[in-house]
Amino acid sequence: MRPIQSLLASTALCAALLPALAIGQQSSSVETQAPNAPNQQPAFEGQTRAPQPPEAPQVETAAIAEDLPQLWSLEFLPDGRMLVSTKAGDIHIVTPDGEVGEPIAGLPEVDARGQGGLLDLALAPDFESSGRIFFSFSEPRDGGNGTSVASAVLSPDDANGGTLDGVTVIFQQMPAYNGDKHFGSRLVFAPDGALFVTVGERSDVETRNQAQDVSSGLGKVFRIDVDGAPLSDNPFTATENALPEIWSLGHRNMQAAALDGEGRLWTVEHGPMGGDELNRPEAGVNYGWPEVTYGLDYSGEPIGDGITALEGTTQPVYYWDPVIAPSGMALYEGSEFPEWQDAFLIGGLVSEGVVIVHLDGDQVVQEERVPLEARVRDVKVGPDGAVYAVTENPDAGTSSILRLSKASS
Ligand SMILES: [Ca+2]
Ligand SMILES: [Ca+2]
Repeated sequence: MRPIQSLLASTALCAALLPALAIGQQSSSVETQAPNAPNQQPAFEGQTRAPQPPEAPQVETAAIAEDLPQLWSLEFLPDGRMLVSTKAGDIHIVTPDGEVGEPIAGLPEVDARGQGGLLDLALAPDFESSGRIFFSFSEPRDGGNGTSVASAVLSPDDANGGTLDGVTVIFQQMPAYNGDKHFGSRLVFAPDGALFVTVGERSDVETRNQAQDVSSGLGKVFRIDVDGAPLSDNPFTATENALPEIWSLGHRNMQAAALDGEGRLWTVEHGPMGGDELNRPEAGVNYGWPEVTYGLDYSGEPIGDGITALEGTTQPVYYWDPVIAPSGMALYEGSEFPEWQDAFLIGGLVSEGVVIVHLDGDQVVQEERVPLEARVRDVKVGPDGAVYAVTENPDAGTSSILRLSKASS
């Protein structure tokens, strides 16, 4: 699609040809590979392989910083500098022109084996006055490890270094488990100040069923306050033996989450082979894993009964087969890419680029992709309206920060 568009952009026939071409493109998905589970059918039209938009912006990519330690997340500070977390357990400040400061001192130990490490970063809603940040990490614990959330006060200095004071673990996903997979996680503050925490179900057959169990913290979205306490209007506060921090259940592994323009939470979770899904998690709702899902186990066998719909569980808004392997998500609001206004940008690890989903109401109507030929771990919109993608090369243990802007011609 891209070469065709480049060609069109450079020809005077562009205007004459586009309408005819647009009709053809509207019917075609950006995904051209065969599905892993060809016998599974979407529950409604547009639940997968939405058409591409008739016109996509031409994107120019520049590396802001290369050969950084392997990163997991990026947040913009109010002064325009970036705060990044490294999988190994450090936080650095990166300037807009790519200067990287010394590690911020004061972080706790992380269990960085497998999919573990220092994971997401979030600034407190009152960061400008409090300096408080939140971070999630795979915490070494008795009997294994688990995803935990901590807060601390960041005092950045002008040399792009700084300190972290008063580190306090405010929340621990329970139970601990001795594994190195599916820690989640993303941290998202809602407009009312509630903190959403997305996690995973630790992957293994012996733990994944706990995604359905409201007395377990595996495979859930949590909703807590800045001290880690459950919100009093959470859905399971009055349910016996339920964890009151739970917001929604039946999730597999969520490494992408963002608010929409109305302040509502959306998540994208890693599904099994052919089952990544976009959800809008609502209070008390069961998203099905592992009882019902699209896709197959990595062995090629069905998951459970191999069903894609089940009463009492909610269908994903959208799913991908084959998977994109989602990590990082941002709502696009900015002037650089008017074509993407109010669309979600999702990082793709396996799909190696940014996946853009355009919504009409709560339904995906178009899917577009910006290939970057690198695993995308996090994606953010900068204060300049450009899109910033954190890429990773796990074999080399390195990352880059890419800036995506509108191509000038
Ligand atoms: Ca974040
Ligand atoms: Ca599901």
